[in-house]
Amino acid sequence: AYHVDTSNVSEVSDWACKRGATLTHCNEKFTEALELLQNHAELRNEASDYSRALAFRRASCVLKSLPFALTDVQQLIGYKDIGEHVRKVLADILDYGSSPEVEEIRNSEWFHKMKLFTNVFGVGPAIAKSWIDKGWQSIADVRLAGSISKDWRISWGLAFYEDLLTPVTVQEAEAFETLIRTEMKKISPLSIVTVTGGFRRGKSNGHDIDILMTHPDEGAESNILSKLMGALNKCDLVLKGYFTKNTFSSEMLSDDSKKGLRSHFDHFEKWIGICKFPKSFQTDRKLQSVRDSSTTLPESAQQLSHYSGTIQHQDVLPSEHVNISADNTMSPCSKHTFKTDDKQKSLTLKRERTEMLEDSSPKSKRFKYEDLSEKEVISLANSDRNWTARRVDLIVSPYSQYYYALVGWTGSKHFNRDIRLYAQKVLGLRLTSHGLFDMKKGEALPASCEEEVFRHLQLPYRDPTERNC
Ligand code: DCP
Ligand code: MG
Repeated sequence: AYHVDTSNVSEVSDWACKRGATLTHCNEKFTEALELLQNHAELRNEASDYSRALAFRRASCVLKSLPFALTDVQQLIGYKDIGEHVRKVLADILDYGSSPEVEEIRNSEWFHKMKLFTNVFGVGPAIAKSWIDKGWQSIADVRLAGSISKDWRISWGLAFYEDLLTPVTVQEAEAFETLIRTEMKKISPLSIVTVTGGFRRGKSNGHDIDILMTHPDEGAESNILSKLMGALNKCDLVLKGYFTKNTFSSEMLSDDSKKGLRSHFDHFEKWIGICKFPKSFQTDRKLQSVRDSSTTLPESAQQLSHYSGTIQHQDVLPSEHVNISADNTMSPCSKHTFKTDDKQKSLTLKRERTEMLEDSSPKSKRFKYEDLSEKEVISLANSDRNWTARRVDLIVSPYSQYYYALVGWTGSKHFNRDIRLYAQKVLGLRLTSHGLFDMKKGEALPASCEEEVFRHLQLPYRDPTERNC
């Protein structure tokens, strides 16, 4: 029962993580309707809505993986995730061009207001409902009410509502990534910076930018975030945010309680907040050159073979085989790349470690806009400015957990949900962004690349662009 045959992965697999799903597919009018139903159930947020929402999403994922455009619901016979309710919605769309249930929601005032209000940073379904109960119809109504929350996310979210609602483009994500890499290169040349989330899955825009960072010297990652934020503040790019400390302990890996499995929260050190993006980020292509020469660790087997030409899938490198060249760029271990220079490596590591210890300044470093009053935040938002407010998540993972963190922060959310459930149900393994734990053997399974994560799970490797479930 432990062995899963991955040689015959077909679109009829029960698991979305096995089938994979790309951004574009041929059943968009159906998946759009099903995801609207999912969204509606999530916003209602009552007792049975979690499982209803999940059921719509699972069905949507089946349609995403079909190699043909659906023309008849009979084509879905045998698919586990297509229940009666979904079949009816699909049949209506096929027969009449739309589903009355979906159209009713689409035209519902309540749904519009809930979407409008939950689009405010820091606002979930419960707060949105309370605003509707107050009779508020629009963001203007909420703004008029004045100080409505002690939560800084909500006051900043309201002040910069229009900015934050405008999707972050891939150009902006690249420009910001370049800037982070450049700053990180000064702070800690060996650190690894990766844009994760939707952008890594190939999306051309997103609601935020998620950047995952690590350092090949375990432990040396612990100070990079406060230093990076200090550097960003010096460039006047930090508006407002909060730090969370790393609260991970190894017992958490084996915690298989329902709460543990369902929780999407991880325990990494991170900064979650809002940054200033100069308007030039939308157009600046010159930054690209910095990006190309920056510290980077190739992430996938495809990338590795692109670098070296000959690397086999199963040869993807354990972390200790990463070579570090004289100019501090990291490269995969192969005869085509730099020879290991152990002396150089240990010198660089020693220098970085000393620098880290010398400047372990407190994380409560004051940022320029941190203490603005609500009024000042509003006037900042209304001022004549050449920048846009953008949501940014910066996450730091110890290197030993990095590839699990990479899978977790690449998503999609549903891909994570599915692969974690699959690991538990099929293999008796507990998967989180911190690692993989074998419940039977009572041991953790380390991974030194993403492919190894998939191998441990006996799943075919899925490129990030195939994780758009
Ligand atoms: N994530 C998760 N569960 C959460 C939050 C995050 O699994 N509650 C993971 C999966 C996400 C990734 O982190 O894909 C980034 O989170 P985002 O909310 O930023 O999601 P995306 O980047 O996928 O979407 P967007 O393009 O809107 O930013
Ligand atoms: Mg994102």
